Amino acid sequence: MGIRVVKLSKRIPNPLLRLLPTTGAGFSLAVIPALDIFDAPEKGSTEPAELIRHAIRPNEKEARGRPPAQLERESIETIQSREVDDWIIEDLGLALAWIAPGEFLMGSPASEEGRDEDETQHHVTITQGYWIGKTEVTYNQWDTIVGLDSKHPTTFSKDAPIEFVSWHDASDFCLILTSREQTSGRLPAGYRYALPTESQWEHASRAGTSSPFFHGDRLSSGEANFDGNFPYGGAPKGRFLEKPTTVGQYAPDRSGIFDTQGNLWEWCRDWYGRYNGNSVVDPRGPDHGKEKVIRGGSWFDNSRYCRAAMRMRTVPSNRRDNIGFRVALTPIGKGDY
Ligand SMILES: [Ca+2]
Ligand SMILES: [Ca+2]
Repeated sequence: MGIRVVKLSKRIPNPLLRLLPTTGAGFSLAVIPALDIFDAPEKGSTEPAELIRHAIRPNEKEARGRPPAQLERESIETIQSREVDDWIIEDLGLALAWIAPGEFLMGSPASEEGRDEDETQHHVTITQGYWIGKTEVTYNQWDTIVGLDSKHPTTFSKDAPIEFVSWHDASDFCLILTSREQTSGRLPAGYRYALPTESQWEHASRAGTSSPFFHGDRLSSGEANFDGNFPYGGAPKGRFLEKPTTVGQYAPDRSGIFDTQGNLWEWCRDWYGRYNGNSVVDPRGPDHGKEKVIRGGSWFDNSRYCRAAMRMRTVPSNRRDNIGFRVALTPIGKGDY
């Protein structure tokens, strides 16, 4: 893929964003190495997390305006106990699908074509339901919440997924969105917007399936945006678009979630770590690490990278043209960050 050169035409205005270095003349060139996503486990990821965030705790006293949603006045227990609808932020055009608490097998069986050895299959229990974005966050949504700046291309579709966002950038989006929705009285008590944990991401993307893809055992580029020259499971070859598409162009899973297979890789909250094969409850990944998990493959990748179990990792400062994210509306838990 080579080296991408991004011209920064003005200083980045938002202090919440980690700044790329800018020159006194008001611009700089950022060179982003293209081969900095890793697929092999690394020993000794023990550096302290450079970013431990304080959870924003919804405070109804601080909420202004009339809560438009009945959920605002319900406890988490009440929310968990019944079927819950999609969550929609109308003025942002952001829809989230409800993912009920449940159990699933995370990872892939040894027989799965194209698997990696870091996908050790194990039993996961998710004790609390959450919502997850039906699409990757778009340019339009990013512009509304954070504001586009010079690190993003000037030519884009407002409904294309936002790219060139680091893990820090994506986490900041979630913090700002949480604050905005809390102020508007639209945040359910005990919940906040955050990047999904790796297990939340896989649980949602599987949509109850155990196959390599939510579609089943095959994948062609008529079903997801990836390099169609390399389909999966005997599916026919298809087009290679060589770029992201506007979100929601391919059939969703049974929960109504789009593009968990391909388009852009998606940042997860967790540091990358090894699965130990044990059954786990609400896993959050290692306490410390050097690289964050990304999931789902991208427009640039072969089909095997789009499998539900596929795990990749990269440093959280990485900004590139095939990594984006989707948000979760998720319970604030003990030790949450
Ligand atoms: Ca994706
Ligand atoms: Ca892997």
